[in-house]
Amino acid sequence: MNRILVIHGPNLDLLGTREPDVYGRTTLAGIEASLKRIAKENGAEIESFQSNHEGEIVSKIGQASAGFQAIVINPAAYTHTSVAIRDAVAACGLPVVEVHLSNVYRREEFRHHSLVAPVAVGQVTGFGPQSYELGLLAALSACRKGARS
Ligand code: CA2
Repeated sequence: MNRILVIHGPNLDLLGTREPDVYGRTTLAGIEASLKRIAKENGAEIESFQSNHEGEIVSKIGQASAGFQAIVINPAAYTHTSVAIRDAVAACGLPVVEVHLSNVYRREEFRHHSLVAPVAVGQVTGFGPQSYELGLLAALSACRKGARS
């Protein structure tokens, strides 16, 4: 059975409670519930991990190959700043799909650049919670093809 690790970066624990105009009203628990359902329908399993700390995210990515076949990650603000997360993704040996709730290319210039995208298999951005669902399907497809980041 394919196991997919879903990583949520800083402040995503606030989803659904603040800034609904930008990030919508769906909570992280709501996103996780729909990902669990989609994983089950595809004979797979997900585990979710949220952290506000760069080092914790780096460690989680580094350990992932022991228990998972792919990663879906929303690195949040670290997308635009973290060489450490980029290096962890590049080294992890798993297909990694980068997702964003908002369309980062329609927002401030500093959000247009992702350090993670060049080492990911692909990026889904701008579809709200559905970005995670599309990202999960892409990750499952990458598992079937045996893709690597
Ligand atoms: O659109 C996305 O998913 C982002 O990764 C969200 C990040 C942002 O820094 C990226 O540029 C794009 C911010 C996540 C903050 O999440 C919040 C959720 C609710 C309330 C406040 C912040």
